[in-house]
Amino acid sequence: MFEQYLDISDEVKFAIENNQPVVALESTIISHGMPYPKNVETALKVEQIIRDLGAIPATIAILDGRLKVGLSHDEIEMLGKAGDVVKASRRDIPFIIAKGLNGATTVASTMILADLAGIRVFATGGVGGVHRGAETSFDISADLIELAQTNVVVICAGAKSILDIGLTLEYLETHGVAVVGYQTDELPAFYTSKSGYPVDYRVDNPRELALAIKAKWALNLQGGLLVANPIPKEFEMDSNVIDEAIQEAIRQQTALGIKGKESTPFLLAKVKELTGGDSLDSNIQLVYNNAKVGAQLAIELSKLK
Ligand code: PSU
Ligand code: MN
Repeated sequence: MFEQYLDISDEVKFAIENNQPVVALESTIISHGMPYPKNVETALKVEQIIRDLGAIPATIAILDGRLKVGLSHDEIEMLGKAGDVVKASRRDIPFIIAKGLNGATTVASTMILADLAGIRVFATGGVGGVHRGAETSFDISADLIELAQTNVVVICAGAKSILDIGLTLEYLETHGVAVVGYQTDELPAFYTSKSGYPVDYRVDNPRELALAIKAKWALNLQGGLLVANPIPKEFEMDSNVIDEAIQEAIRQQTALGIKGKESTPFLLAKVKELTGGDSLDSNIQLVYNNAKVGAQLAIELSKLK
């Protein structure tokens, strides 16, 4: 009886019921991932990119304890401005409902809400993963477990090296999650198109990807896929600059003893601070690029239905 907690916008509901392509979008990237007002501008532009390609965007969050699929522009603006939005992953959802709070959904919780609504494609910037030093901190994002069990495809720009990329890939392999390179053989590293790690499979067009997804779910192989779409060349950062910033951010995190759910937002904000505005500009561009692939994939999937 999850319906009692869920509000789907009229536009998104109509699209889902009529097998029109829909792309889910998360809200932690708005509230915790980028500063105001760039966060709101980006979120609105991402929606527009998806519309221009012929799909329907569904930005997802929890507002006043209601699970929302398909936010209005005013709601996006509110989330981007408000200082008191809770970063909401899987474990947080029931309590944000019970307390009537506002929650920004992470990759994990956006997948959960998209799945409840019947949306199968979700585009974002970066996903959580196995953090560096996880062998002692145990800091492994709930996003990875979600990918293993919830039937939503996540399009990202690869793994940031605030994470241990090698361990993140091992973890996904163990949990049966394929990492797919979109027009690339190498896993991109978010701000740059190269990480040094190969992907499990390369696909070169949305149709190939849609066929694999259709087969996966037809075979009842539960869980999502992680599609890694490289940042466009012209927006890539210098890998030395970004690596140094990440190392410094991790040093400061360790010195301050920052742990748990604060860890990723702290590292993201620090890297941004240490690289000036450059990393933010790259971040915005790679999200646009992922929205594009998300829309194309959603369109292919709706044709195969
Ligand atoms: N990585 C990014 N940008 C982000 C996030 C991660 O490059 O905005 C956000 C996403 O919402 C992701 C969450 O789901 O952080 C992961 O947090 P944690 O590591 O605490 O699970
Ligand atoms: Mn964590």
